[in-house]
Amino acid sequence: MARLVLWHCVDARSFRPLWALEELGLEYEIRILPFPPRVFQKSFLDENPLGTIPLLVDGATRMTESAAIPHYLAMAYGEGRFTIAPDHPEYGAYLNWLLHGEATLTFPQTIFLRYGSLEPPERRQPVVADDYKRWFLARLRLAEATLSDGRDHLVGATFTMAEISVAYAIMLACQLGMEPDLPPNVLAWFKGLSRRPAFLAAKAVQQRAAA
Ligand SMILES: N[C@@H](CCC(=O)N[C@@H](CS)C(=O)NCC(=O)O)C(=O)O
Repeated sequence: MARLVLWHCVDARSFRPLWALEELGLEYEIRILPFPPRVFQKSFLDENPLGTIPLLVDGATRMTESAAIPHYLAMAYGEGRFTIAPDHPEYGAYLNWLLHGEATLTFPQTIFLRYGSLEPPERRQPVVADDYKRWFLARLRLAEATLSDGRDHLVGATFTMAEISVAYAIMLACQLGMEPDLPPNVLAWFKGLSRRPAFLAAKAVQQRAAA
């Protein structure tokens, strides 16, 4: 049995750690759940009382934050590959992007998703959904400005786990029908990342596991 176990729902935030596992070429077991697990697989609450995914289990370590797991995997098993070290001038920027992807970008998307479509029709709030869509798009200003000076990467000279964090929010935006609203540099950057072999491998793994 693999040491690393990832509980995952197709294309949900747990895609961040799945993509990171593939980038690092690690062995892992994937356990696919129906979405949302707290409704359709209540036994998962025994594993994670929050009922949310991802859940990464690594022995006694159990992690539930999708932006933290890629960094953890790189530090614990990847000799720091795809991270930026504390003595590097862009270490602070790296950490900032790592958290920005989830805390600033994905958070408003989930309000949009919930009140725009996941709730039963009588509980939907079109005004709230629209406001949080605008909030999300406005928060892309920082990434767009960063990428607009011809940089290939948000931080550092090469691909990092921070890009997985932010790129997931762009992937979700495309799935939520926001692709036409995305700023051009962010969209082009994401399209480039989505051609990475590990991104494509993660997509294939989840499809096979779900089937
Ligand atoms: N901040 C956490 C949020 C985890 C989270 O809310 N995951 C969503 C899926 S994208 C979930 O499990 N939702 C199901 C639910 O809330 O019941 C992370 O980044 O992993």
